[in-house]
Amino acid sequence: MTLGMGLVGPGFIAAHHLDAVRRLGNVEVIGIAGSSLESTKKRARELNAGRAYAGYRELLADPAVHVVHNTTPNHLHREVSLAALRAGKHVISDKPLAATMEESRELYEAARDANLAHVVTFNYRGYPLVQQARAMIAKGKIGKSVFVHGCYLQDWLTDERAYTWRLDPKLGGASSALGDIGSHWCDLAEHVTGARIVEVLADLHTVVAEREVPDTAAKAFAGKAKAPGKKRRITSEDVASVLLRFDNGARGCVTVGQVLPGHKNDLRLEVNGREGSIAWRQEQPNELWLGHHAKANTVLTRDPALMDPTARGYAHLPAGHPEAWADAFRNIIADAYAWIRRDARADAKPIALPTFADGYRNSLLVDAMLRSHAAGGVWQPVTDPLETKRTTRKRG
Ligand code: SOE
Repeated sequence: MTLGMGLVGPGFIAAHHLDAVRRLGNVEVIGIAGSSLESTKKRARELNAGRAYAGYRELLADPAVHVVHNTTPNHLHREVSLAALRAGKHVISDKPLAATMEESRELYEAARDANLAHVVTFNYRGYPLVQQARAMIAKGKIGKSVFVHGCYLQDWLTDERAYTWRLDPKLGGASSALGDIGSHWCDLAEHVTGARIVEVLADLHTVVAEREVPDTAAKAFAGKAKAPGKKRRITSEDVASVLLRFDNGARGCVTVGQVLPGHKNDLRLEVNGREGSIAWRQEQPNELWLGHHAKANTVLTRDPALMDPTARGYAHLPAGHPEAWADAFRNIIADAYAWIRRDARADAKPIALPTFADGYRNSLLVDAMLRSHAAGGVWQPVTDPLETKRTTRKRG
């Protein structure tokens, strides 16, 4: 059966959602909804994206739409995803799941009780060699993981004339760099290691504390505005360093920043085990570094023939034919639709697929980091109010 998809929020990332579903071949793009009918019509023409709806409620009322892709700015995630679930639609939401931890919890609970697919695009999980690293660690190939570290560094906000809604706490949430990209790193670290971050110690900083806000805010990676804009004080972080403790005893750290010249989309993850190390870089995604103590280090070049059977399906081209960001994104969307076709049964969810549960968990992590910084840089536990409620109920 051909499934129908509708998309709400046709900005930068929308084109990649559409590209991914088109590559699946069995999903029909029904239409899109944006902030005004006029701009949506224009965007629908540009993206060849079917109907332009007057608003997201009209899109949700269309029975031809089975799956809603929510690519709105963060402050609208809750409203649109919740309405979509209530309308009985499967939801694929951009990360972060919502602007606050409370909103994420509400969305997670609504999705959990709805018998519908609920997906958050932590798309870096979709890389074949990320799945290879996950499989190798799960199969004990590097022994017990003891140190998990890395970074997610960008430079598109370096210039003070670059501005994005992500820097406005009302639209982007209290955190900027951690919420936007630190969230990806934490999700990846937990997914690849299979361990959970249980305590954090964070130091946040705003390097560019005043920006010029142009009339139309820049899109991510769009460069600085041509005309000078009004000055605005910036309160959310554009760099952060975080120490981490994992539930398996491993220690770690991550550095995050979006004002770091030269770093485009520099996400790196390294896991050191007692018997070996694994490292992966998003900008060289077809190589996995395998470190050893008493024999030569090696580099596994992506090659379906050499990969773990669980990871092989994420590689689509033979060795030497590079696969990259758009392919990894497509892999996550493919897993999402595969799950939808299996009626979104909990036991049928592909392992790599991130759900609203992961989105909620991620917002707990960012929340703990903000708390840690606000308390003057002290260790903070990552607490889940839902688990506390469950434990108290069990004890009572
Ligand atoms: C901008 O920092 C951005 O587009 C993020 O919002 C995405 O989540 C990340 O994949 C690339 O960078």
